[in-house]
Amino acid sequence: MILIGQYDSPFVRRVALALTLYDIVYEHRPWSVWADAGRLAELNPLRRVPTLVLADGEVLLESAAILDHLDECVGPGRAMLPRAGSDRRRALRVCALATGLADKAVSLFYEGILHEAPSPDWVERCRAQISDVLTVLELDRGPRGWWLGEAIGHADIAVACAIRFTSEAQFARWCGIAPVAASSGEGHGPARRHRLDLGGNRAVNSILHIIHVTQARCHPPAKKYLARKISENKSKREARRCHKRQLANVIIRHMWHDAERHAQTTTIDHMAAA
Ligand SMILES: N[C@@H](CCC(=O)N[C@@H](CS)C(=O)NCC(=O)O)C(=O)O
Repeated sequence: MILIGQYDSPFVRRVALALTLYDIVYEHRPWSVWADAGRLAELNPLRRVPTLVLADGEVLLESAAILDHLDECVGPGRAMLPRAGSDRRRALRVCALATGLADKAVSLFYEGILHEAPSPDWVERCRAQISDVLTVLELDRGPRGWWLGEAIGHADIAVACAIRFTSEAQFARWCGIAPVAASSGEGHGPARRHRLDLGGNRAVNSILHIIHVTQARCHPPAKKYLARKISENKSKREARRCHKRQLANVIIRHMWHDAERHAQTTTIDHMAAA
């Protein structure tokens, strides 16, 4: 089984997590929907990811259809969706809200990087949709634990992937390291290229640049990462952009972790004072 698409896509990530939790062995091809649009189109005319190629060559499209197949593979006993009734309806509703949120976040991201002047109406609409969905999800979720029942389910994964993408993409734009389209090559033509985003917070961007330069010189995992990007046909500048994006993801995850630890400490302090 081959999963096509990069893990920074909330939809690809969702499928990858389900494959992992179901202990299904798969190969991963981190193709870009832009740079690899040509070979992606040969499998999926929509040129979208996730795309899943089964062992017999059959190609599955759309994360929901892919997950439906994976659930069928592991059987109802292991499927991460309640079998029937109101729990199933609730889980599907949460998944619909989360994937809808992810759709809007992806759309907002593209709006920002593809147009010199993003449409304020569209941006405002997407932001309102994202914000309202987050409010509804916050009200729906229980105080702790999994969304439904005793174990992780598709609802938990869908929400986690959507929120992760939304925050990381926003942080990347803020740091000025989101990709910005630099050529219009598509389909079977030349690969689309991206240039560095010249907007965003230049001070933060320059810190990321210094980290990149230092790691590219003497940090083996970074050297390996950059070599892989070059082997994937990326130019040196594109590889640098990808690395800076990866660094931003590391930083924001540390910030989340610190915020969570701080929240826990504050709760414990409050309890101790009570
Ligand atoms: N509804 C689709 C959405 C997938 C999707 O939007 N994928 C994005 C990457 S995050 C993509 O392929 N974008 C390229 C495009 O739509 O042209 C699914 O659930 O699989």
